[in-house]
Amino acid sequence: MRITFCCTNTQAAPWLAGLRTALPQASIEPWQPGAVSADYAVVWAPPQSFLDEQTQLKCIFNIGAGVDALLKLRLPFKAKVVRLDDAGMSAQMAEYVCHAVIRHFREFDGFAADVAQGIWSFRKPRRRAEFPIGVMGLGVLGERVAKALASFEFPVNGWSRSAKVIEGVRCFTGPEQLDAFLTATRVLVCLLPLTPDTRDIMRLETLARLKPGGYVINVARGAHLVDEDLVTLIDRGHLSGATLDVFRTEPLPQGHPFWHHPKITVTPHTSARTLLDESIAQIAGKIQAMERGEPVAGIVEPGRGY
Ligand code: NDP
Ligand code: OXD
Repeated sequence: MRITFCCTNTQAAPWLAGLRTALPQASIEPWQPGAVSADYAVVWAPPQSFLDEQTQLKCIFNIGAGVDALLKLRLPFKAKVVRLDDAGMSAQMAEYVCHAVIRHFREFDGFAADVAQGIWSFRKPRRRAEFPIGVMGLGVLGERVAKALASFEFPVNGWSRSAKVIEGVRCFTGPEQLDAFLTATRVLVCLLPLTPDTRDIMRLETLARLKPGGYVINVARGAHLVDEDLVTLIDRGHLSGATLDVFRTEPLPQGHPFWHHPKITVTPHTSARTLLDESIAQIAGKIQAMERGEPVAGIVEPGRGY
């Protein structure tokens, strides 16, 4: 069995060493132009020339959960695409989002500013009932995040394409229930995949439906959010701020208004990192299962875009 590795902006050596240890019977090599086609590929942002040459691939393993960039490329005819299926990301995402929600809800930035000036301040405790949270996308990451938020006794709404039943989460489904989901929500968390249906989903009309004082946490993809509309609604006072981990252009260009907006917190696409050991174990396990003819989780449906 041949496995080719083609990941841009990724240190190849630890991946190759880990994959070779996990799959000692396989030949595992970094891709070189002109190399013979492998059976499996492990990729992140591969060039089109890689996919054009690797015509015999049975399966392409993406070392991330989001496959929006990969699906823009022309893929080998018979290759399935498999995304990372948690692999240690959901716990990180739950930490990040709970941190952002609690920092906002408990006004920790306000306390820090007071303390910096030597002020021992008092703020009236806020009521959780007035901070319903809405999680858009109830997949591997969204469900974990929604349950983590519910464990702090926030009211939690969730929105997905297909109907769900999740304890402690009021679930809304499909485009027809999007308005009801948004109007019931004050803190909006985006954990959708980027597809033609979800691009620009956070824009003036949708964000204006959030409860007054609304807050936006985008941890999915930058193109889910119309940047100018977020700034407009914050500056008008309808929204109280945002925590953003993902951007239309990454790194966020110098001079972009998000960098210095006093009500926007920026982090550098770090909410849920790909973890080497967990990802290698998952990919190796799936290759072994496929070789035995068994089904695996996390197969992408190109027609729906995730
Ligand atoms: P999943 O595919 O497991 O879940 C996607 C969820 O979105 C599902 O609940 C799905 O509904 C829902 N959904 C998709 N399209 C629509 C739609 N048109 N309307 C309503 N709901 C929709 O993905 P993950 O949870 O693993 O990851 C989500 C995204 O998070 C990734 O695609 C990636 O972009 C981003 N990500 C960001 C990271 C970061 O570091 N910032 C790290 C990892 C991921 P249904 O359940 O019905 O299919
Ligand atoms: C991912 C990401 O999709 O890192 O896994 O954004």
